[in-house]
Order: sequence, then C-alpha cells, then structure tokens
Amino acid sequence: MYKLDQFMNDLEQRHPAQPEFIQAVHEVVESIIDVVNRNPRYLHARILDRITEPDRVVIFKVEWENDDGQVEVNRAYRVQYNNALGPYKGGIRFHPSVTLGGLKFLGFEQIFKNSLTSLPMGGGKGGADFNPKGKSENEIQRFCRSFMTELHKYIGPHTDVPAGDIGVGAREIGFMYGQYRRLLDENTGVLTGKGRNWGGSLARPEATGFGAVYFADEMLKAAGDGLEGKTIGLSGFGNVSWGAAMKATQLGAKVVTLSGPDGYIYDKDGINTEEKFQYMVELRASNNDVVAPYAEKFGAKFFPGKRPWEVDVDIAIPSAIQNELDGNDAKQLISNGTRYVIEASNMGCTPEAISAFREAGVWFAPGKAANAGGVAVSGLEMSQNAMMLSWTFEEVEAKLREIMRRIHANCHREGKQSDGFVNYARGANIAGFRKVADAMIEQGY
Ligand code: 2IT
Repeated sequence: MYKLDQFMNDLEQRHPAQPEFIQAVHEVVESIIDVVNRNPRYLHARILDRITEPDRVVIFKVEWENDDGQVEVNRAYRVQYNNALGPYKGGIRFHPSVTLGGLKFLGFEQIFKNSLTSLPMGGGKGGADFNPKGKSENEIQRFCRSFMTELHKYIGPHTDVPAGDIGVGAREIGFMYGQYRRLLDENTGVLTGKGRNWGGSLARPEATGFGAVYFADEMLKAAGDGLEGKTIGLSGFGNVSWGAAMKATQLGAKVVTLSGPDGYIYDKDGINTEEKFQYMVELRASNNDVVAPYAEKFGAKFFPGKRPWEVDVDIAIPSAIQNELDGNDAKQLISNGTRYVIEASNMGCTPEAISAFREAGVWFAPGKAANAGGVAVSGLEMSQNAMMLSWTFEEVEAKLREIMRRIHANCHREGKQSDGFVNYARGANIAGFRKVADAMIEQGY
C-alpha cells in the first residue's frame, strides 16, 4: 500500500529543490493513490515509483554567438519521461526560468495529457534557459542551430518528437528543423508545429487555444450552461491566448483581457476582430514580451504590474505559465462570481487556488485535459507526415473537436461525484494514468 505523505517525502528526498516537479507529482498522486492501492497489479508492479522516475534526461551545453561577436553559453535539456504509449512527445521551452525541475514537471504532466488525447504518444519535454526577449532574429537563428546540433543525437520520428512551447513558435521550429535536415538529410517530420508548406499541419498554431475553448464549451454544457454571451478573462498574449480569443469569439463569448510580464490590458469592447487577433501575432513576433502596446493601439486600459484576475468575468482561462493564478487570485475571482476556470497553461493554478475553487463549487478544468488540443494536433501532424499527405483545415479541426469532446467525456466520467460536482482534475489524472500504467505492466519491466 502506498501512503501519500510517505511517498511524497521519499520523492522529495530523491529530487531535492524541484518544487514545481513535486507540486505536479503531488497533484497526480493525490488523485490516483486510491485507484493504485485498490489494484494488486499496480501495487505489485510498484507503478508509482516507476511512473514518477523519468526514463532518461539529457543535459547539454549550447554555445552561440551574439550580434556583438561574443560567445554565449546556455544550458539545455530533454526530459524523456515515459514512452509506454508511443514516442516521447512534448514541447521545447526557451525561457530564462527553465530548470531541470521545471522540465520534469512539464514532462510528467505531458505523459497523462498525451494519454488523454487517445493518440499513441509518450511524454517528454525540453528547453533551455535562453531568453528570447530582445534578441535579434539572427541571434535566435544561431541559438536554434546550436541547440539542434546537439539535440539531434537524441530525437527521431519514432523515438522522440519535440514541438514548440513558451518562446518556441513556428520561426524557431523552422530554424531547428532546418538544422536537423542539414545534419541528417532526411524529411521525416521529426518536429511538429512545422510550417504549412514543409510538413506542418493546418490548425496546429490554433490548436491549443481552440481546444481549450472546446473543452470550456463541453464543460459549460455539462453544467447546463453555455458559452454564448459569457465574458472571458485570458492571461498571456501568445499563441495559446490568440487561438482561445478567436474560438471564444466564434462561439459567442467576449474576451476582455490579455496579459504580459508588464501587466494586463482590459478591452471592454472585446478582443474580437481580425485586426486585434492579427495584432497579437505582431506583438509576439516583436520579441519585446510586453502587452501594453495593445492598450495604446486599441484604446484599451492598461494596468501595469497587475494580473487580470481582478476583472469581473464569467470564465477565467489562464494561458501564460505555471502558477500564474494563486490562492488570492482565486478568492478574488470567486468573490466576483466567476463560475468556470479552464487552465490553458500547464499547471496555471496553484494548489491553494484549486482547493479554493473546489470549496466554492467553481468548475475547474486542469491543463493536462483542457490544453491537450495542441499536442493532439501535433499527433495528427505526425500521422500526416507518416502518410505523406495533408488534411484540410476543416478536417483537422473536426478531429480536434472530437478529441476534445472525448477528453471531456472521460474526465467527466471519472471525476463525477455523488453530490453532482465534477472534479475534473481528479478525473483527468485517473483517466490519463490508467492507460499508461496498464501499458507499462503489459510491457513488463
Ligand atoms: O504543453 C504542451 O502540450 C505543448 N507545448 C505542445 C507539445 C507538442 O508536442 O505539441
């Protein structure tokens, strides 16, 4: 029998000073420990000890030259967490906050997320402590090239298939894919999120944000409610919030906030026109990492240094980075009457925030379920690459819609309580875990 406290204490001893990793494992183990303890096969297989230990971690140095001709050094990683269901799959993050512990948290989450998509993908994550802010395009290209010169030794279309994440978009994927091809002379589509003319899937850029809003749509329906006419608070201004704002608008809701490291903007008219969506793309491409210029351009209000969770909205969709919504933010949202919180970022809410939502009866969707649309369409990109063909936007979108519907249904089924409340966090962990655990047992040790 596993005991939660004892298991977590042992884990902390073996993975010291990695608080985000411990947080992510705790959230999963807390939900699944009863399922494990009731199943003699899981106990005999010591499944919790095995699933929490990454298969392999590669740590490497990236040397590159800045525009002043000086050599710079960064540290990079690829965490190959678990490949019981398929090749390691997960994004690459370029951000100054990147650490081994942070990538272990993301890789661990990715195992269960990828399992939920129902596509054959294992879990992995990578990145570097490189800060793209203020870098020129040439510097970014040189960094990406050096990064791939080393990473290409450890990845492959049947072993490990990286994609983008924070700080890595189509441009960076392009530079990295180009270097991979230069080194190995093959067109196997080893990365996903590629450009549409060289093996990328249509609707991949939109997929994470679209998927999160589809999940929200399903969740509100399950609550006897609907998206039409609802006000939504988003954080971030990157790829995820861009897709979410477009799909939310299409489905009749109004998005009123975006945020950056500099603060948040409130647009009372809604972020709901082609011009505004396009401007988000430009803001991101500028590499300045600030959202304030949006306010100037569209006559919206800018609140420097603040988070958007003080705004009165029906639905909050954190779409920026882990732990961006804490216990105090949750209290503020609850007192404003927010009824639904959908994590589009990975582990966007702290444990205190999630408990507060649960106590207040706020419907909460965890990132590993709600943001799985991104990696799901990455999986569809792999299918298209393997078949050497490409589907239309409508075909991909319809598959994404159906995948999100099924993820919601599985999390709902596993998370439904006798009092009628749906604990989606628990449901997602159980549904995601079972498949991986069974695959590991069936394949032996
Ligand atoms: O967090 C994520 O799911 C991603 N960054 C996307 C991963 C992928 O392989 O598309």
